[in-house]
Amino acid sequence: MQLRAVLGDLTEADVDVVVNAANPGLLGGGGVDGAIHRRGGPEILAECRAVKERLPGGRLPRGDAVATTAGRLPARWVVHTAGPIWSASEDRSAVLRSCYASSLRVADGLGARTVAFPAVSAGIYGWPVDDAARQAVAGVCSVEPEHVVEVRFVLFSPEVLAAFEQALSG
Ligand code: AR6
Repeated sequence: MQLRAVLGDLTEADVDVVVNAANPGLLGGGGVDGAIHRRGGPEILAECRAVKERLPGGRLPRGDAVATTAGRLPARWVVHTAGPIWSASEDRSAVLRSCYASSLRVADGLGARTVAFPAVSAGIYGWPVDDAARQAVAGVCSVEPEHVVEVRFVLFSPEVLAAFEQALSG
């Protein structure tokens, strides 16, 4: 499996699976979640509602992942994961690593060969970007997929890209 980091917009990624930094309610939000629903169209939200009905309490546990159609995005599927909110007093890093591992397993189960991730939890959820990048690489590397040959981190700013490049070289 090849891991790389690029600067760009996740909604334009030419991959089989795009991972969404969603929330447990699964009905959209700001940040990359908002961008995915805007660009992907209403089909994604419709499937999110259906998926939500099958989840206990209608909520996706943080660290878990579920798949839907990618609607009008170039990707074939969106895998939605809910990251942890950053806490200075509690170590939630296992949950963040689990977002990457769970998403990659779901993507692999679909037969995806290429998967693009954003920097989960590093925006609205406030996770410090250097550590977010380290947890991302550790989470992805904890999985040995059957089908996935490329994981691409698609980052929105040069600062976040630099953090991922550093984590990948470590
Ligand atoms: N392509 C790539 N990266 C992006 C894009 C994009 N189009 N847009 C934003 N980013 P965030 P979180 C970057 O806030 O911290 C939502 O309301 C962004 O700069 O999207 O996990 C959800 O519904 C940052 O580096 O996700 C949740 O409630 C990274 O993506 C909550 O926000 C993640 O930022 C999740 O917060």
